[in-house]
Amino acid sequence: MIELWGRPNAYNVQKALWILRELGLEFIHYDVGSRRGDLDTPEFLALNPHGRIPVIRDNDAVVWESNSIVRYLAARYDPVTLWPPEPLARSCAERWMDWELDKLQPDFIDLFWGFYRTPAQSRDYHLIDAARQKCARHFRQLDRHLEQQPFVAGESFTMGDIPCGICLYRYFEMGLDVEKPAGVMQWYGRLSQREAYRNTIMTPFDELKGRVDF
Ligand SMILES: N[C@@H](CCC(=O)N[C@@H](CS)C(=O)NCC(=O)O)C(=O)O
Repeated sequence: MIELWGRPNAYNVQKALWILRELGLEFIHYDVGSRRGDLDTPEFLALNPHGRIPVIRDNDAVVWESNSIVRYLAARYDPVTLWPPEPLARSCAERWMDWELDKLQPDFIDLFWGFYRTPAQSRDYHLIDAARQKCARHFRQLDRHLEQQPFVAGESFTMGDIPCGICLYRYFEMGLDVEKPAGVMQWYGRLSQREAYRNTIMTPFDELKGRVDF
């Protein structure tokens, strides 16, 4: 049986939840986070020495780092479609996953924390606007890529869509006026047709509003 540690409203935990549901796998979910001191315990640090979520355990195998969890579950449980077996197609999925970690996520987190998670009276609108412009640039790049194909790694949905697709719902629904490039919007429409996406990502997040702790 697979076990997953991590609060379900956390950005990186949602990657693990989404792929577990995409794969239709049964799992035990422990709703843990640093707010309650759960991530500093010796038991949790033995699972992930970095004290971060998500973490999964699949029988005896422990995996941390959200994109590595996505890669592991795709390769282990669907090495035909979610994990593209052809090296070049797989590298396309992986390079956008790496790009998400390196570029999109840091700027999206700056935007989400700067605007949504910061109480209105404490917001720094210079920082928010800089992050909004960086995110717009990232989504224009992704848009140019998606003009050529319906999904990140080609004609069908793969693990490559998961990290890049995580932030779309919050990006469009958090109450900021943001650019909506046509190719990204069509891709968002395709993701929204997936039950696992709707049940995991398109979920209310107002409990995070104005909350600067985890
Ligand atoms: N690069 C790591 C980042 C892990 C990370 O920072 N996770 C956040 C949640 S998104 C966390 O552990 N925060 C503490 C908490 O939520 O209590 C990954 O992708 O798994």
